[in-house]
Amino acid sequence: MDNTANEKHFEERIRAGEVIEPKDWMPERYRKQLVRMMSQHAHSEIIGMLPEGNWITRAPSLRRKMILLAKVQDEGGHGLYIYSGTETLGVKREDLLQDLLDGKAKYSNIFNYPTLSWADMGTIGWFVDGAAIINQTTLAKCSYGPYSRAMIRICKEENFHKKQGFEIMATLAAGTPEQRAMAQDAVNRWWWPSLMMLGPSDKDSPNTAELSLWGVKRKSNDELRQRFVDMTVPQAQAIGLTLPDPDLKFNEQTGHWEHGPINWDEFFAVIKGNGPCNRERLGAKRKAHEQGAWVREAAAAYARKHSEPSKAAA
Ligand code: BYC
Repeated sequence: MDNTANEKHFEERIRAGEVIEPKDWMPERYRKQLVRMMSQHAHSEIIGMLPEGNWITRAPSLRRKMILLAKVQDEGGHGLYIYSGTETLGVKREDLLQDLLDGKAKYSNIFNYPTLSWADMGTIGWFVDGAAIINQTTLAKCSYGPYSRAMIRICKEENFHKKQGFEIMATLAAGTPEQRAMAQDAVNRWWWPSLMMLGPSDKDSPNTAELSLWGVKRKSNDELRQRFVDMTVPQAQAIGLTLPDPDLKFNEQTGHWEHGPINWDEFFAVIKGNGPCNRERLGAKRKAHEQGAWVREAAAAYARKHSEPSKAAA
């Protein structure tokens, strides 16, 4: 088939809801868009380990420490899983990582904010994993097989992450006045960046139209954001915490919670590298990469050693 016929066949398959696999023909632009989105997602999981990792040694009990340790490890696993998925599109993980280390790659805005108190661990689980699940359950139905399968597995773990976060917040909200104040302060700081996490408003989202046409995105950024707000408002009410938005109101006609204006200038500043912790996060990642060089060398030597007998046999 020539390229035009290939493209026609590809679009028919997308329209029929078929799943595209790595060896199938795909337009170059589809491949590039997936590499962009999936590598950013993988980087977000890896950088996302840092703000919570800061609190492992300061968790308030052994139980909380074990849960947080497991959560941070899960995030690392998600990153590796999605890097593997991205590699099925013909790119090398080392190159993707190098782009991250060089500051050329994007990762989620949300991880450029500081984690100031234990309540931030609760809020990240509740808001950040909560927003991620809303997005990722739709990505689990995306047209690219390796990405959709990765999302199914990852969402199962994210559900546990969200529950542990909400449980931290419910406990603090029902605690002493100081614990309650700490919980409220964390909610005040994380609410707006969490809304931004679902991407710019639809009118400023250059990639949505193309990704939706190809069945990668099943919901637009604003639709996902609305779902997140509708889900989270009753949860905040249930534990007696206030979301920091004086314009938040329920619209009886639409059945949705309406939120006030989002500070998109802040969002674009953060994703261009000028958020409160961008430099710190990349610095920590670079240091971990350098210090982990011996592990990569040892793993490569081990792999070489164990591939020798099979080569000899062949
Ligand atoms: N942060 O055209 P748009 C987790 C960029 S981690 C930074 O709407 P798209 C967790 C966007 O890349 C889970 N940049 O883009 C881990 C584009 O720039 P480029 C994170 C953002 O792709 C540890 C430009 O803005 N989840 O759960 O159609 C601990 C225009 O945007 C952001 C994912 O990564 C952002 N928030 O839609 C705890 C999900 N938003 O590339 C928890 C996968 C937008 O053209 N990704 N930009 O230079 C997606 O679903 C989509 O990429 C987005 C954006 C909805 C995020």
